[in-house]
Amino acid sequence: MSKDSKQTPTDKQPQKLAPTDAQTHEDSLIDVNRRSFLGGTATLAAGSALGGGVIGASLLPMDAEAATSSEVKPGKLDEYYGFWSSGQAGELRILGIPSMREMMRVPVFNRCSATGWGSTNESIKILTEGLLPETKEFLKDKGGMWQNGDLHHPHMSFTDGTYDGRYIFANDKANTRVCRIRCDVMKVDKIIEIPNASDIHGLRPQKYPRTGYVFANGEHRVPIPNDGSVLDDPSKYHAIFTAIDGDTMEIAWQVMVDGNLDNCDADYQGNYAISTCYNSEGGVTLPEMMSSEQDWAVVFDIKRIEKAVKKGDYKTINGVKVIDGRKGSRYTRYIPVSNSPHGCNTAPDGRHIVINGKLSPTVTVIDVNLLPDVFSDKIKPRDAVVAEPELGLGPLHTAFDGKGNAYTTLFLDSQMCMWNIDKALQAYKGKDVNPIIKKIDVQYQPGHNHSSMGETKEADGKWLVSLNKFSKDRYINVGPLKPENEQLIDIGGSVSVVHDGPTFAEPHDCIIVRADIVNPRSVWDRNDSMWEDARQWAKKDGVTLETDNKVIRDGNKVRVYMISVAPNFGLDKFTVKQGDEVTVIVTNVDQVDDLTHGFTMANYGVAMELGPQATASTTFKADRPGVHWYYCQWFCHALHMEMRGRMLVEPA
Ligand code: CUK
Ligand code: CUA
Repeated sequence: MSKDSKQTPTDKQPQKLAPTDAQTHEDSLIDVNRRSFLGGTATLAAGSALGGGVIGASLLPMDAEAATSSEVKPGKLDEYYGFWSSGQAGELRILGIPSMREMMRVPVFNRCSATGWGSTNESIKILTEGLLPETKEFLKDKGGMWQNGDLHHPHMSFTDGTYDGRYIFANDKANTRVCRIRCDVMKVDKIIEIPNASDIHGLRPQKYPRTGYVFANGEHRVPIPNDGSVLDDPSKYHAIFTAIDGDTMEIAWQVMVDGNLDNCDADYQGNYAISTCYNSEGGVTLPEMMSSEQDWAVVFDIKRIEKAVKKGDYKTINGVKVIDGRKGSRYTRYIPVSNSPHGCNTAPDGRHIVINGKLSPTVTVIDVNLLPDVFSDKIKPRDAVVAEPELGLGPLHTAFDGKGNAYTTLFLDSQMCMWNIDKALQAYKGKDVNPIIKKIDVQYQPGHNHSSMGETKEADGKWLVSLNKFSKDRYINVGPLKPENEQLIDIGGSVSVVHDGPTFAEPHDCIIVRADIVNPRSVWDRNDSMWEDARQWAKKDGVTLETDNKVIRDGNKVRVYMISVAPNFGLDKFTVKQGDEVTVIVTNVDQVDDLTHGFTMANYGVAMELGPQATASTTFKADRPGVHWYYCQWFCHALHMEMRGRMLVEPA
């Protein structure tokens, strides 16, 4: 990682990016006039622009400069993978950057009609095996699994401070889960429910030495255990910070904290994790949560916590080691920051962590080098703060370019604020410098933003995506439910918006990963663990998945094995009895890239995707007598329509 945080933007940026105060003021007046026509947030934005001293820079002369082109011509490949969350849609999306073309949707916490996620045996196992016993019990008469999820924060596994292309981890805020997506096949392989916590929100993998731990914030405070023995007594509610072992997807340990945990990040040294923490008041209503002027950034000392686990300084609750990290504990420190902080972002300089003010127009910069002194009580927690620039209204999240600059979303101002970390440090020491370099309008109300490789030591300062919660007038009207708007900002040159992209609910966050780091397979490995159960059934039944087409009866259970080769299924019919429990196991033996088949059993609600060399299976009760066609729903061949067969169900 770059040890040099002294680089100034002038190294790479045109001189014009740092306007003089006089220019700034003039431009801001012009800008105010323009924006006031737009109404909405313009007035607010203008007010804060004047206060902040710099403006929405759309009319700055540099906009005449050619922006770095985001165009990727037909047939050309993108330079980066974008991994997108989808919020309440529950899936992960893969985009190409800079084209912003959506390439793939990976079902995670949602059900998927195209791939059969949530109806194949393989996906049902992944969706259910990590649930807590009481949740399994609760879901027994509700189909056995959750139907929804709320995926906010996708992050890739790290080795030595940068992405390693192994996995993507993400949270489910709705049903308190964490998932792992295999980057070799872009499918989920693990989903676990986090005990003792309520609603997992912030999530980050450990950056160094590797992932390692995946840190997950339990946002809401609840009684532990939450079994009804404590109800309307909020003094007995707690939020929980969880460290998950990213290799085994088991809980390593948990830390009980004061307040509500929001977002989190890890350092580049492997020593600390840090979370924004609101509601230090411990309130349960909005006025109660807002009453105090300050909340915290909570720092977790990983080494001390690991020692505590070793020497037994924990309570086992619901099978998990829970360490008491409430205020005053030796395992945590509570750094006072302004009320209700939100985003938490470690800079690629390996040293600075930015806590985003949300209700305060400021961000608070913490120096990780000072944290050892905080933990040894040589200095007060607040003394770890080394800058607190005022950026504008509603700072939510910050991204970095690896050249010493930070980019903070201003939700209320509908702007992105580019500022220089080093100048912010100088200003905090009393120097008369303005850390703000530029503000640009985004449309509208940005939440997260993310820069290319920006959360790694290899941040390259080329692209920034602004994920805007509202598109309003940006696209043709599609009805009362509007798309959101994600904008691509060229931060390698012009620092301007170069692309708008509408998007369905609700990309909370994304990461932008250099394409050479991600190397998925094009064809499945026949030894893949995904269909291990089918492999075991086949072994027991004396069937070879890759060659055999057989119907095996086992009492009233029937296993139907068949292969698929374009444009044929291995069986063009099979017969079962009404009431049989039928498992259909299909192996796609085609070896060609992109030759995916499907298996849909009409009028039985059954569908699954079969990638090249994959096996998938589905189980259903044959309770409708008659002739039922199964067909391939994935276009595979000129005779794709003819790729079908019949299930004959004999009446009981
Ligand atoms: S949170 Cu959505 S805007 Cu869930 Cu990452 Cu900040
Ligand atoms: Cu096989 Cu379509």
